[in-house]
Amino acid sequence: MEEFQIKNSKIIILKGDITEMNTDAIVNSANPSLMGGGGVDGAIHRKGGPKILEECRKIREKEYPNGLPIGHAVITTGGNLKAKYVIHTVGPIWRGGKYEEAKLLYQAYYNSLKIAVSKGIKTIAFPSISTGAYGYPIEEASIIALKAIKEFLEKEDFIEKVFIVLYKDRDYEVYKEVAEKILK
Ligand code: AR6
Repeated sequence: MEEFQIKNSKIIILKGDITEMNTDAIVNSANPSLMGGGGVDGAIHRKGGPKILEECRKIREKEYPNGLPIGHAVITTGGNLKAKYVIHTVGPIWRGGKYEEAKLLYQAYYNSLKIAVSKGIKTIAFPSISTGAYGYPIEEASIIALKAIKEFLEKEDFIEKVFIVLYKDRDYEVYKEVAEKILK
């Protein structure tokens, strides 16, 4: 575990399973359908139970009939999870880097934090968005993730702790190394 102070908030990088986090909210790396999938999305819906999917269905009906656009975020309760809320966001699919992937990935983090503040959330955990099935190279993605979180916390210090939970050893090592460079 590595901890970095950004004004009055902390960014904490750790290895683990995000579905076990007892933060106020965890972030789901979803797809525009919000109807579940593999990877971290599948794990969150499996452990969180059907209530989360039901709420996602309502969000689709009322707000996003064509799906949640890339870079946007919505919030549901946490169902059976320890976390009270799940924030669902959609990262970009990596297509070589010339299709605004960086900007969209930044927005996914930034908009998740914005919606968290609007709900009074003080502790939140992120997975490494887009770096699994969506193929975003881990090092480039970690730079954007950490920059987005840092820049948000510099402007807005309501959130006390932002956890980044890495599932794989190598991802954890990359995030730690990049964080040493850009958060210190
Ligand atoms: N806790 C933390 N991180 C996890 C967990 C977990 N339990 N499980 C996987 N990861 P991915 P994406 C990591 O593929 O690339 C889904 O089907 C994993 O090691 O889950 O954003 C959605 O429905 C990787 O580093 O998401 C979308 O269709 C990171 O989570 C699509 O995948 C993200 O990998 C989204 O692709």
